[in-house]
Amino acid sequence: MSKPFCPFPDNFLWGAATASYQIEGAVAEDGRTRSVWDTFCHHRPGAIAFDQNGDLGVDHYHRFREDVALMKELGLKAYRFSVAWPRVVPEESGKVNEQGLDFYQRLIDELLRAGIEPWMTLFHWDLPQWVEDNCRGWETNDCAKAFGEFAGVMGKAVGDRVAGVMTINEFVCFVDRACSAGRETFAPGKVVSKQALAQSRHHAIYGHGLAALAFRAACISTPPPIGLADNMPQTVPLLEQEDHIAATKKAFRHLTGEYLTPIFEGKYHPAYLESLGADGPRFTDEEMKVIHTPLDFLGLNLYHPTVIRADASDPHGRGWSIVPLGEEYPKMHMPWLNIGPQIMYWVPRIAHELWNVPAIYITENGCAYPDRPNDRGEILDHGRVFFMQQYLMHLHRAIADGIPVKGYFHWSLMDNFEWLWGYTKRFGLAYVNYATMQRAPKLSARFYADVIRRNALG
Ligand code: PNW
Repeated sequence: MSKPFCPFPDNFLWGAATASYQIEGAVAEDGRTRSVWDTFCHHRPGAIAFDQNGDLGVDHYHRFREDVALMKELGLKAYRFSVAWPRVVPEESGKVNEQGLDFYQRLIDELLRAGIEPWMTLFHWDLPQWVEDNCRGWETNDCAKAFGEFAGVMGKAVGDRVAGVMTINEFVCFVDRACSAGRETFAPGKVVSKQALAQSRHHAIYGHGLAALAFRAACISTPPPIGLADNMPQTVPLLEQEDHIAATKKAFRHLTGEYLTPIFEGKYHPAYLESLGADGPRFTDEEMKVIHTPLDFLGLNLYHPTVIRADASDPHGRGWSIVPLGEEYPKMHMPWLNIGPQIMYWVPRIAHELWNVPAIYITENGCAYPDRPNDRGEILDHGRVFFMQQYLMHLHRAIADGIPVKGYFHWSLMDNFEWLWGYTKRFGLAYVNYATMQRAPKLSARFYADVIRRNALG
């Protein structure tokens, strides 16, 4: 017998993640109304690959029991899912739709019965269309307030039964990406002024703070740990040398100056405000306090590196610059997915050193791969296994260095609707046959099940 390779701490939380619009389907069932993603998919020809949409997703709404059984078979200790806000609060009256809420109650029941911890994201981009229409989405404070109210509803309903809560998923993707005129825009795909964009970012982090407070206040027993899940620029040093490491730390704080810096420091990064001048966000001290609400953990969605070098000739006078990786750099099956397992070490380490966060979870990490069943019907996704081995080794290094990383959620449990790429990109541990909706664990799922069972990489 060989010694375990990269043993993880006892109670390390091994999980997998999904999001409502990407898997649920049942978009018009039990009182759910449209989200901005429904509208976007249906009314923007050419926006999504093959004009696909989330109408069916992978039919998780009807197959959640089977999906929980799959999680159990793999030995998952935790499952991260998101709640479709327009299922729970379908109309501007704000009235709670009990039928919509009940779906999440049943899902949580099933998870608890299987011994799997439910980790719930309150917002993974499917903003109710009524909020977009009435409040111009995140452009106004009313959206942040409506989100806080929705969080309170969820806190009261399930706060005593979920093991962890993420208020939001990835600010950039539902604010900046959603307000960019280009072809790659996300829903709702609108063009706004520079000031309105800065204000939208502000309302998004304010909404996060309001949601954390409202969720905690509404819980009928001790609230579960609350944090968020973000995909900030994942900075790594060009070389492990003191000057590049210091530059990387500086760059990380700067590059997240509009989101994580105010959340963890209570103030925007000065360089962010300077760069905007008169177009900067308008806010009150009270709002900054809400934004700075203490969190129980930071969730990191880690995929691809941003390489930083110490740079005395940086034209902006910051002393660091980003090193472009170039077209020839190795990628997974996604144009942006440059391979960079060292992000799993550097991002937790830097976030911990900067902000001394009490706990860190990797709330997403994974890759697309052109999976195809072989003539035996197996899906041997060696590339994804390679990816996981490398990324998990570097995560192990962070833990060995004393960084408080408490868990890892693989993106994703199963293939699903990959936003602009529709169903053409597969991120799952389980393969989904879209004709039959059958799920089949890939090689990576078997690999991951072994990791979980051994609590080590080998
Ligand atoms: C995440 N990028 O999004 C999301 O949280 C998931 O819903 C999504 O399916 C998953 O990653 C895979 O794409 C990202 O351009 C979107 O770097 C874009 C980027 C990263 C993550």
